[in-house]
Amino acid sequence: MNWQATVLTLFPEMFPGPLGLSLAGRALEKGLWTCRTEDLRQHGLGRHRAVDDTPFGGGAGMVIRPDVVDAAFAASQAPADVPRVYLTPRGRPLTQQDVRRYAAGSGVLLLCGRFEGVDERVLQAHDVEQVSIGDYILSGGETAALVLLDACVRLLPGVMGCEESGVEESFSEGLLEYPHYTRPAEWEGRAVPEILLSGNHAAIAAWRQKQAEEITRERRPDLWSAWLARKERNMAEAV
Ligand code: 6GU
Repeated sequence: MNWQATVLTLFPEMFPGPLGLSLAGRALEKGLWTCRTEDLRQHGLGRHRAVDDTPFGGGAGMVIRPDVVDAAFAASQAPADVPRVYLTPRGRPLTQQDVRRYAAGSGVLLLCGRFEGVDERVLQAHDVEQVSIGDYILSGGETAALVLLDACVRLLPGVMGCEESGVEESFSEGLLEYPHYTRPAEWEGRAVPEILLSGNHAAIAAWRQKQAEEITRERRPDLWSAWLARKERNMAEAV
């Protein structure tokens, strides 16, 4: 069976959106994955199909009702074994490790919130993981869901050609990638680093490694510390 994404949302028109194009779009056409939506509004209550209500305890904004989300879960017919993920800035940060885990399974069930969020009880009842895509606030979980799906789909078997498939490796080693250059060798007075034209593959590999380390140290001190700690550990294991 192919990989199945099911998205619970108030804006089903947002899917597959940009994932209908390019790499993910071709994979969709090939049937390597599917993108189904379940419209939360269809499970709203009363004549106005209300999905939200004011928060207990007071305060601004509206909260999506647990019974509405529960009904959407039931109607979605997503397999019981797929991870259930609620996209929220209160979640733990999404990592490539999570993405690999999701991509390795049979799919994901994504819950997109709007307003102040979703009643906490329905998240507990359905064993839902809470995930954020970074430290900034989006207007809703839908664009975060698209980000998560993009990251998963590119890892599915048959989606990437071999020319692209190695690109992830640098990041999974824990460093940011070295910089890239192509023709022309000199452009508007700026030359390509000479070593890259030398044909000396060992020297080029060493230069790229050093660049990756410097860029990581400058831009991502968090990744740099983790990488150093891992290197220390590996050295200790080797003796
Ligand atoms: Cl998952 N949702 C929203 N609304 N904002 C976010 C986010 C998610 N991750 C970062 N900011």
